[in-house]
Amino acid sequence: MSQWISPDRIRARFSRAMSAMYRDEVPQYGTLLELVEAVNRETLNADPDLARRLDIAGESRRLNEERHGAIRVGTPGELAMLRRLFAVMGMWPVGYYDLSRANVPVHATAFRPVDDDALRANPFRVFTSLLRPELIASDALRERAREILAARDIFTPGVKTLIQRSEAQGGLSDADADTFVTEALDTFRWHSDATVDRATHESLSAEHRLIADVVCFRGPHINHLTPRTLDIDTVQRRMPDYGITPKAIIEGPPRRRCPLLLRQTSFKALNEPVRFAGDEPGSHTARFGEIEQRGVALTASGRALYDRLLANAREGTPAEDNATHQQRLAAAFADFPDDEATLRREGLAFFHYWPAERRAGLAADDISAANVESLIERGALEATPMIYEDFLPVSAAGIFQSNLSTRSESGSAPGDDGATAPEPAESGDQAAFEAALGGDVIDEIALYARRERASLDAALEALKTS
Ligand code: OOG
Ligand code: NI
Repeated sequence: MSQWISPDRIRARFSRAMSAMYRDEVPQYGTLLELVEAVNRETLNADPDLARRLDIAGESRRLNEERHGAIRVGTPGELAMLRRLFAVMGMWPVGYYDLSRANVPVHATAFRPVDDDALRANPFRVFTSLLRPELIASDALRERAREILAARDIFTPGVKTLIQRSEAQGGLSDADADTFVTEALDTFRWHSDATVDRATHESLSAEHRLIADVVCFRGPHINHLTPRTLDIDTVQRRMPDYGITPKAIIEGPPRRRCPLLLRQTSFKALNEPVRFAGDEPGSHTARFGEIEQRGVALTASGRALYDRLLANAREGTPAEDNATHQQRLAAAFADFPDDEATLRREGLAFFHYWPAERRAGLAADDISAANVESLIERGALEATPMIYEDFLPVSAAGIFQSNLSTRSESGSAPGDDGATAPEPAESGDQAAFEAALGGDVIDEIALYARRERASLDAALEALKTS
């Protein structure tokens, strides 16, 4: 046995510590957690088969701990150090997200666990954006932003020492892991004292509110933490009963019998008091709340179909209210199969295969990858949807936009989902992102395909040896 504690355990500790910190900092987040837990419990009670299948897939246990967060950093050096910090916790950069197409001057990846066991242990993910200063129009502001960012260090000396130690010795002791969690958490903490004066914050804000958020503070405060619900429509409907105003529209695919990918909704960013340099009082709007419902991961062809149907549904004037938006989506997605067998047979979605109980009468020859469908029909194999562990750029753009609106009164309905500028301003630059990161991002589709294949091989092997 290794003398070092497993990265999965460090990640679980970190995710819990982050959740406790955010609950303290943003009380509405705690309220949202209560609502999500109540709805999850009701959903599972009302649907025993769903509960059984979540048990098989090892998801019941992870459900109430499952969170994703988001941060935005300013320099390649910060991103590269974050890659090393997340690696200590078994989190790897998966996927490349180009937000410039939605006129948000960042690109991003998601740091997350990648193996079945690690995902089951704790699937904590952090959507991590890097500012693209080259998209700042004004030369003077771009230079000013670079200067300010160059002067800060978002990591404590303690965390840097422990990252190095972990890399050098191949892990951390239990005690070091605890210190690591405390020190790492510091990077994600909210600072109400800005590093710049009010005028600088205003000029950066005027260029893009996100730029001010990235540049003006000592660290990349976590800007939301998202629990996973099994029924996002019910949570959205009940949010007002809990004193929370959701954004108008649920992002992503429509409600389905077989949930697809990811559906998300958020509540509006808080307007928070800050102190600018020179002790000037002011305010800043960045932190918000979000919930999500996760469905099956799609193959490349499933994803192409999803992107096409979503684009169809979004043509024309954006719907003002969720009901209209959902109706349009439902109509557009009529062409997307909505039963697991078809999704599987047509190669639209990824599944996890399990050996089932009924194996009687199986001949050795029957047990092969070519006979998957008949093995499922005979009850020898079970397939459960492989949960989508990643993010959606169009949804992410909608989430960014709804929190960048200039309306800052709290409680106003954030129905500004149509605010995304229509013309794609720029394009992605994955090579530059990976150069900043100091390594490549993992291709998420290849990862799902590999996990599906491995689960099938293992299930067939188990049937053969039983
Ligand atoms: C990240 C927005 C993206 C999601 O769930 O799609 C995101 C941000 O606002 O920094 O978290
Ligand atoms: Ni999010």
